Amino acid sequence: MTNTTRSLVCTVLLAGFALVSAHAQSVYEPFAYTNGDPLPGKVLGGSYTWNFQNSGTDVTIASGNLSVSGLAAPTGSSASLPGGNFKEAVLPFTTTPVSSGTIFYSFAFNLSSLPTATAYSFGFNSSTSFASTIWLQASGGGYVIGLSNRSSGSTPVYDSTVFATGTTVFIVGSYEFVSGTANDVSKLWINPSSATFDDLAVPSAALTSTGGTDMTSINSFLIRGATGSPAGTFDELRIGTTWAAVTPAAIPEPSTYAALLGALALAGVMLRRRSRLA
Ligand SMILES: [Ca+2]
Repeated sequence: MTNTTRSLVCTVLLAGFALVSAHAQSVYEPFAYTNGDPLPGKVLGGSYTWNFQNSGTDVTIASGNLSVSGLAAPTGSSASLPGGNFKEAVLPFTTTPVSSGTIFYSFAFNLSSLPTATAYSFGFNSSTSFASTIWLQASGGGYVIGLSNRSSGSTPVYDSTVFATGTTVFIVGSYEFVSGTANDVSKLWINPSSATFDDLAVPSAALTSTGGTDMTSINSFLIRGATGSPAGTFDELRIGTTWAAVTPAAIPEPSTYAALLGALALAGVMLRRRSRLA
């Protein structure tokens, strides 16, 4: 092996390790459960049991998936949100609550009815504290998406894009623990470009929210029903400590692999030629 070849091999290996570490500590919930069953009580990966808060109609498992262009293909089934003040579903996703750094979630949702009151529908959770909460508000014949750092003590900020029912929206949210008091930060990305999927860098957020009391820690994710909450479908929930962990890109088509292999073969030929000339 020439030094050039050796360094090329090292670079490829390091890139591979970087991809692996970017995906570290992630939880993926594809809702691969029996259709029609209530979500509470379902166990993800033999480790994390969906719990519930309050009472009302259950979130149930429904056939079909929500697909996001450029994102890893969806698997399993999906969750059906009954709308109104339904029974909140809670996924404790770690036995070690997160209390430092930044934690991300991503998911797809598709509303079948508009919200009739303003409330938060999704967010991080720890007992009765909620963070990086997503608010849905009827607007302009459709609805707009808002973000609040906390469920109270932090006024939601709204994105101006009006979405219609029947549209699948891909959401990435984050909560950053910042040392000091009342200074943690929540961010939200709405349909981020698929060009950013798998990136080590975090792209610019659509919404940023601060205010309210800082969370002590986060250990669960909440799907919430409140008075006026919309009905719809929820799918492909991911939680992780990096952007890449919650935005796995779709596996390239076989033709992409062929092009990649062709480029590597060409590089090999050029290296061999160069070493023969040397
Ligand atoms: Ca799914």
